[in-house]
Amino acid sequence: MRYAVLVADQQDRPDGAVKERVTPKKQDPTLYKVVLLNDDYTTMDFVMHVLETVFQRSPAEAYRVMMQVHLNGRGIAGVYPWEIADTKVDTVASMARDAGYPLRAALEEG
Ligand code: TYC
Repeated sequence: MRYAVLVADQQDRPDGAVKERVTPKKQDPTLYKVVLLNDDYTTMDFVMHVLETVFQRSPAEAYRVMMQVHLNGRGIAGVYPWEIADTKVDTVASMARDAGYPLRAALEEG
């Protein structure tokens, strides 16, 4: 797991006061692909709904990505920093579970 870290510096000053500086560490810039996987049971409409609502794809893009997955077995739903990508994988799993479909998404580095 990766964490954003807060770093506190303390500097002693001649008057005895202590100045504290809090510097947010830069976010990890590594991007992760959220990959949708094909199956035989999830409806095309449900996959497009997921692509439009979870991955902010237009209806035309959602259709293109869905067909890519349907024909090739996998396709990229979106590319995000780790925390966001991981949450989207969980969201897909929970939407699919609630709807009774076996649709799955996975994370890929790079
Ligand atoms: N193969 C499914 C069907 O024929 C459609 C589908 C597309 C399912 C993409 C999953 O990630 C997926 N109903």
